[in-house]
Amino acid sequence: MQLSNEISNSYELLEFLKKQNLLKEEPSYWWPSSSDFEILIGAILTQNTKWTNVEKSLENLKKLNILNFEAIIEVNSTVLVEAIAPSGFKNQKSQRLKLLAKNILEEFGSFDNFCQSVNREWLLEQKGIGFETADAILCYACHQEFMVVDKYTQKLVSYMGFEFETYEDLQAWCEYGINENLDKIFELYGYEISLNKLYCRFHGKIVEFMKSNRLKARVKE
Ligand code: 39A
Repeated sequence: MQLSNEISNSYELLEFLKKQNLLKEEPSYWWPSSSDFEILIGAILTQNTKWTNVEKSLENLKKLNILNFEAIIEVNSTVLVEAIAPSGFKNQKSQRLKLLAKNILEEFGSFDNFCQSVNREWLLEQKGIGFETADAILCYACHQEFMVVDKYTQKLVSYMGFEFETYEDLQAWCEYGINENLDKIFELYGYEISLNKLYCRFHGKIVEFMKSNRLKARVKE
C-alpha cells in the first residue's frame, strides 16, 4: 500500500499500521508503566526529551520512593531536581511537578478522584501543560476518551498529504475516522475494544512506526 496516496482517513491508517505488527512486545495500552501515577509523571517528564531519558528519571523516582503526590510535595527540591535530571529542564520540571501535585491534591483529594473527575480545561490551566501533555494524561493515566497527537503523528499524516492548521484539527481527524468505523475496527481486532484503548494503541502504533524508520524506508522505495 502506498501511504501517500491510498490512505484517506484515520481508520485506513490504523488498518495499515495494524498490519505492521508494531505493538507485539508492548503493554496492552502501549505506554509502559507500573502504575497510572507513573504515567502522569512520565507525561510531564517526556516534554522536549527522549523517552529513554524519562525511563531513567522514573527509575530514580522509584528508588527514592517519590511516586506519590505527598512524597513529591514533601521531598527536598534538590533531591527531586537530581532525580529527574536525565529528562532535562530539571529545575523547571521539578517546580511544575511540585505545583501540579499540590493543585491536584487540593482540587481532587486523591489520584483516583483526579482520574475520574479531571477534565481537559482544568489540566490546560496548569503551568506547563499544553494540549499534548493534557491528552497524554487524560488518555493514558486517566483512561478517558482522548487521542494524543504529537510530532510523529503530524509528520506521518503530512507525508500522507494531509495538513492541519491546529493540534485540535489533527486530533479531530484522527478521532473521527476511528469513531465512524468502530464496527469495522472490532472486526479487524476480532473483539470489541474500548475507545480509550483504541486511541492508546493507535497513537502507540504511530510512535513505534515513526521510530522504527519504516517511513524513511518507504520514502526511499
Ligand atoms: N515519545 C514517547 C514514547 N516513545 C513513549 N514510548 C516510546 C514508549 N511514551 C510512552 C511516551 N512518549
